[in-house]
Amino acid sequence: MAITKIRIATRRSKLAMVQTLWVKEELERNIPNIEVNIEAMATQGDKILDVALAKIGDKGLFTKELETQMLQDKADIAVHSLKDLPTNLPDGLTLGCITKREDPSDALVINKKNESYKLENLPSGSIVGTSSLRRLAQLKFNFPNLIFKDIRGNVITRLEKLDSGEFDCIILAAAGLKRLGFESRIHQLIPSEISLHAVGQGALGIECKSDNHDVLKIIQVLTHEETSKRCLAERSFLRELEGGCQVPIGVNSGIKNNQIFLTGMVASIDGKKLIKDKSIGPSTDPERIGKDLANKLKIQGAEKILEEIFNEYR
Ligand code: DPM
Repeated sequence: MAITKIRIATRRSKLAMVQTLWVKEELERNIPNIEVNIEAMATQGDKILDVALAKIGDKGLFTKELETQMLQDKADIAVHSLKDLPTNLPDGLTLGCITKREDPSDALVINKKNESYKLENLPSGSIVGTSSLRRLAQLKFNFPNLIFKDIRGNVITRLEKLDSGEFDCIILAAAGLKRLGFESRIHQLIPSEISLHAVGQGALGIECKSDNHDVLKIIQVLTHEETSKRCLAERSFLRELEGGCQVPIGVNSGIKNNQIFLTGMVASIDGKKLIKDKSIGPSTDPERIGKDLANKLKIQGAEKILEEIFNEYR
């Protein structure tokens, strides 16, 4: 039998490599006679480490170089953290598959000296490290007594910065910590009532060329139906609000009895304004639920909040 060859483009970070190796193993486990090769590279987002993420724009910061590889036929698929993949993809490329989601929550990781505290009772003036406008806005809204400081670098670098005493605590995605084997560093899972997670958080997205039908078919073995529906609703919500990946927009979703439940919020960066609402609808039409929710928030003033942010950061 002929050998099927798949070339994967990925970022070089430890987390990206763990995720890509998982995809490789799953493909090898499910598809007979497959040969999977990985090409790892740095993206713009990996290179610019000294500037706050929010200030260097968002359009495909972690994905563009991988997409170029596919468009130039040097790779067949790209494996992304779904939350880093813009909602509008370049012409000729498609989101071919969404994998089973890890816990999508954010996690509080704490410096040893603060071990007796939870987010709710951290002393006033405690320094929280995050570069996510979404985390910043929601935590400021709930805990205006805390101080927030930018933190960059990959997950391991951030843990080192925390341990060195630069911060009292930092916020990271539980999914990334788990995949990297740092589950024991999760001090507290942040409840969705306090902070909604990012669109697509915890899931992987596999991108490929829209006309590559063979590859599209092969990667379906990695599709997780429930995650896909939830994430398509979340992505439709974000797309409708025209938010990039670096905006204070958060979601929470679930499926029960073939109904998708979607909660979404938009907040101002100072944490003073926060609009939140919910939509429910049949899981056969995730896109509509996302749009519906976005429109509900728009009516309540979401566009004005987002416009102010764009004016400040662009
Ligand atoms: C995006 C954000 C962050 C990443 C913004 C957000 C966090 C940035 C920061 C879109 N991508 O979440 O509001 O904290 O400075 C990223 C992580 C993962 C994928 C790391 C993390 C792992 C989790 C996953 C960076 N991208 O959020 O702790 O696969 O969902």
